[in-house]
Amino acid sequence: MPSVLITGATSGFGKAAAQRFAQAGWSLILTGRRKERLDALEKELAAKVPVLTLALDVRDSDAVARELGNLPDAFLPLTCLINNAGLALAPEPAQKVALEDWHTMIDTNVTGLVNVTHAALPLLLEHGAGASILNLGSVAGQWPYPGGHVYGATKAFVQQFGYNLRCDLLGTGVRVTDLAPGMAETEFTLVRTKGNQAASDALYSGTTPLQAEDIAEQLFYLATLPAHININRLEIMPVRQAWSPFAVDRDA
Ligand code: NDP
Ligand code: 8X3
Repeated sequence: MPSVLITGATSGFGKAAAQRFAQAGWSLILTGRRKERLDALEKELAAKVPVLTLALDVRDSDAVARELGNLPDAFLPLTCLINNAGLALAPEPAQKVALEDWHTMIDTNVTGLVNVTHAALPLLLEHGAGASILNLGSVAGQWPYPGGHVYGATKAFVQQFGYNLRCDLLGTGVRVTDLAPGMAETEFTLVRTKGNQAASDALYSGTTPLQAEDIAEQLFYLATLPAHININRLEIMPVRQAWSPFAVDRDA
């Protein structure tokens, strides 16, 4: 039975991915900080497939190494790692942002992702051909926009880390993909605005954003491609989202 480790399974893409992979009979290792949400997901899915939940913060390298170094044999070797846990903070201009918010994004989206990847690599290598690392990047990693500052930079790291991993993993059969979505309706904006439900609702209203299930479907597609195919980067936007012209500062 194939197995998938999903970070950030308590909400949004990660939760939808857990449901999608369970539907196809995969064993699930689900992580996130909010234990009560992990418990609820386990209750929902454990009748269908084996589920292991690990309440952990991806920033805690010791906890990540300890938990992933002690996975039960029934979940090994690992077929797929979905590095999904992440967040944006502070949509304001860079010059108005608290340094702590920048650190939190780097610690989670960069250091956390690296912590989990380092601990999971031996488990994926044991699987070999057909195993995948699916990293949640973002359009923000490729395209600059106001208020993107450190968030976009962390996602650029995710892209380049994945490309470099591919070089080192050549010959092992382990694949790496940067899945880079555009605007998707999850708790992402609620987190980014530190709980401003009205701002979150306003961003997604009057248009047709991606939904968590759309991204879960892409994750499942990537994880089940024939073993000889590696999609390096997959960028997905809603049809109703596109780029704007360059901004120009003019004399008043
Ligand atoms: P959500 O806020 O809905 O989910 C984020 C998940 O990450 C939660 O399960 C949360 O779990 C987990 N998480 C956050 N910080 C930590 C941490 N320190 N340790 C462990 N888990 C953590 O957002 P999305 O589903 O939208 O986002 C998922 C990923 O997709 C992120 O990496 C995001 O940057 C990326 N993305 C999102 C887009 C969007 O428009 N929604 C577009 C492009 C990329 P908990 O709080 O329980 O720990
Ligand atoms: C977040 C997607 O469109 O808000 O990663 O930059 S977007």
